[in-house]
Amino acid sequence: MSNQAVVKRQEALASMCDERARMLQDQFNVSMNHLQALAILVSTFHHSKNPSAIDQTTFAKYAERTAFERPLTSGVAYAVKVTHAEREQFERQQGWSIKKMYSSKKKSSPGPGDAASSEIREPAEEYAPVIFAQDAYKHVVSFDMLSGYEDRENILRARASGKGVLTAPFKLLNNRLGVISTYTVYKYELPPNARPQERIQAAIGYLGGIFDIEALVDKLLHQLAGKQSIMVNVYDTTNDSPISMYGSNDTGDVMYHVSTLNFGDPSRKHEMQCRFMQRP
Ligand code: WA2
Repeated sequence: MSNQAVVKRQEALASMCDERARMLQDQFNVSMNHLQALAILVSTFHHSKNPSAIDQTTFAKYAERTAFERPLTSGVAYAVKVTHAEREQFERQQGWSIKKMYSSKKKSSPGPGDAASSEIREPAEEYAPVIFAQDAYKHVVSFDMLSGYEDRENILRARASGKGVLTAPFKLLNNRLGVISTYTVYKYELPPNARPQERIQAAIGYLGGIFDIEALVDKLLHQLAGKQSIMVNVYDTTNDSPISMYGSNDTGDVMYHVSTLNFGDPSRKHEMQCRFMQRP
């Protein structure tokens, strides 16, 4: 190939990749905004009304009917803050007990201090059991989201910051690869400059969106022309070793282009890598 042809090809790849990255980012952003709106809905109709105007059936129905607003999510769930002192009464009211997400033998990730901890565990200070979920994720109701490493980190970061936060891609309870986005519900409206400590104190619940990256990114890319000719990989590049969020390990052409992605959580980094399927 002539030099000029190579440049042309690189330019074509860059524009196709940037277009895909922009589309994905926009849909991610739209989905995140609607999760925030859903958190406000729960605040208004569950916490600010006595008795609550939302139950599991109402939540599931509303979430299902507005699912088109969150194009990259396959479900939503809502967990409430329960202190250890409140646990018994909460469980009696719900008619079920709070469950741990993973058995202690197979934990998603060891936490600090685990090696030193004895056989008998201290009861947790607080819990975040799921009380509402879209039907596809009904199986997470009653599970304590503070008992899973990724979910816990997300909740702690979300409530201290007041912003929407994301996990790295990880294997969900349904065994699929996913990313969870969390928004906090507070007891009262907080000023934008509220201190983390004040936010933590005022937190009462956590609205989570489940991003099914594999299935939904695939659907999105299939809507684009020329998808047969281009190979797309999406990575979480927050840590030194990138985690694949989408795409195959196919080799493809040597020429590649990297488009940056912004999913709205400044503490996580993502990128899209594109290659032509065929060598020239
Ligand atoms: N939702 C569904 N499946 C999961 C999961 C989860 N988290 N974690 C592991 N598998 C209620 O951030 C609050 C949802 C967590 C929200």
